Amino acid sequence: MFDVLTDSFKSAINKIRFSDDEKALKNALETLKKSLLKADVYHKVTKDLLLSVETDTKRYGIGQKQFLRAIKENLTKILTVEGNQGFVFASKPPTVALMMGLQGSGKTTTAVKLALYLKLRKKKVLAAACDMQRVAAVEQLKQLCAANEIDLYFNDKETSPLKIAKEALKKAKEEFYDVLLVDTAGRLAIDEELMEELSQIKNALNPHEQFYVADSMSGQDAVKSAQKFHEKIEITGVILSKYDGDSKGGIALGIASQIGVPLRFVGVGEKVHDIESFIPERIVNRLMGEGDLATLAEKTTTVIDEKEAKVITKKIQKGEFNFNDFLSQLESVKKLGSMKSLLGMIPGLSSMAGQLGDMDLENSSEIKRTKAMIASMTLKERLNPSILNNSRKRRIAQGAGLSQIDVNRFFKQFEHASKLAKKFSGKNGMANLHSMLQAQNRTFPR
Ligand SMILES: Nc1nc2c(ncn2[C@@H]2O[C@H](COP(=O)(O)OP(=O)(O)OP(=O)(O)O)[C@@H](O)[C@H]2O)c(=O)[nH]1
Ligand SMILES: [Mg+2]
Repeated sequence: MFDVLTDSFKSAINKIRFSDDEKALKNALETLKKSLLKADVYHKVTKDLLLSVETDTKRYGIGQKQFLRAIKENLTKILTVEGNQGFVFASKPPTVALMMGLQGSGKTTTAVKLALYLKLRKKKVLAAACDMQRVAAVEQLKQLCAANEIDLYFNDKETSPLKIAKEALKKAKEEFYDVLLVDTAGRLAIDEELMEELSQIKNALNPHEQFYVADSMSGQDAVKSAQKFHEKIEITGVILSKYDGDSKGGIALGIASQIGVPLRFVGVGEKVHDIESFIPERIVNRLMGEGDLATLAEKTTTVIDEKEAKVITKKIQKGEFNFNDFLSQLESVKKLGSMKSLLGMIPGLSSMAGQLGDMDLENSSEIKRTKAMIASMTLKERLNPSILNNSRKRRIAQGAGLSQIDVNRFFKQFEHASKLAKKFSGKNGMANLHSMLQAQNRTFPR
């Protein structure tokens, strides 16, 4: 998602690879300037950034490492805006958050993503359908909430968003919700009627968070409209949506500093789990192609339940890991988001993420086939993989619309994976893993 910027940083840094004089630095800065402007970074932001990178590099002593350090420090400085990070809860629940923005910017999707993000963190969340402008808006939210088991307040008989918002707040209070997320209508451009509707809702609900959802594909326009919303209604945070698209990445660098409101979350895909909290240092590491293990670790801990993990580990150790466990593991991996966004977080693999395109964990043909096979098994077979003889495998292949070779291959892989898992989950797990890797390195010298 940061491909364009990441590549340009790399080529700038390479300009001072072999020589470390002022001329090389000038070359590097020139390359940096061109690529920042190409990536849609606001010209004033670019100018300031270049100046401070130059000053700092000279201060540290011209060289590749120093140049890299100067870029990182100054990028972090630009992205760091005084204010909140992540989602901030009110001292007394429910915390009310208003989703605002232009039409199609991603408000509804982001509301659902946030609801799930909070649910995974054990919060009781209610969404409210307050977009009465677009005909299918309520239906869209109903479907998204139903598919993801999110509680939703809507009122098909009411047409006033203000009234619905008030009713939703009443329900959130009475039923002890931790968070109320209010989806609102968008307009093609800022108009008075929209602002009036929003400010009435704002006055009635007194929200703690007023999120402006900005489409990162819209470039500098997104910054301008955010500025207007901020003047008229006030924004407490910006959420950048569609950062996975072929956005040039520049808007992230401008929006926070230009409006003076912190970026809080980034939407990195169409799927409901594709949302990340915005932490400047981490984003900078990824911008530089250095990965972000902290975000990856955080994602895995929220998605993988600790208790369940222990139960699974025990089963693996006893050789009792079965197809049902396998299916539930697949389901949790899905919640991690797209493969591309995962790879981007691992140092050294971020460039691979770009080449990969958007491989979809949920819809990859491999996973679909695996699921089809498991679905064709009887409960007994799922719980006791060892009873799968040839005639059972034939039946499963037929049921899944696959060949018996496919089923055999899958079964072998499953057996192999269970064996490996067993080997590495015991007391000597890490030692075993280490010796296996060493053996592999001997076989495939790098
Ligand atoms: N790739 C990608 N698509 C996104 C992201 N966020 C939203 N979208 C897509 O953008 C489109 C518009 O999203 P919505 O959430 O309906 O936008 P909205 O602001 O609620 O739109 P209106 O209610 O019509 O004003 C949908 O097709 C979403 O799937 C994202 O982070 N990445
Ligand atoms: Mg919407």
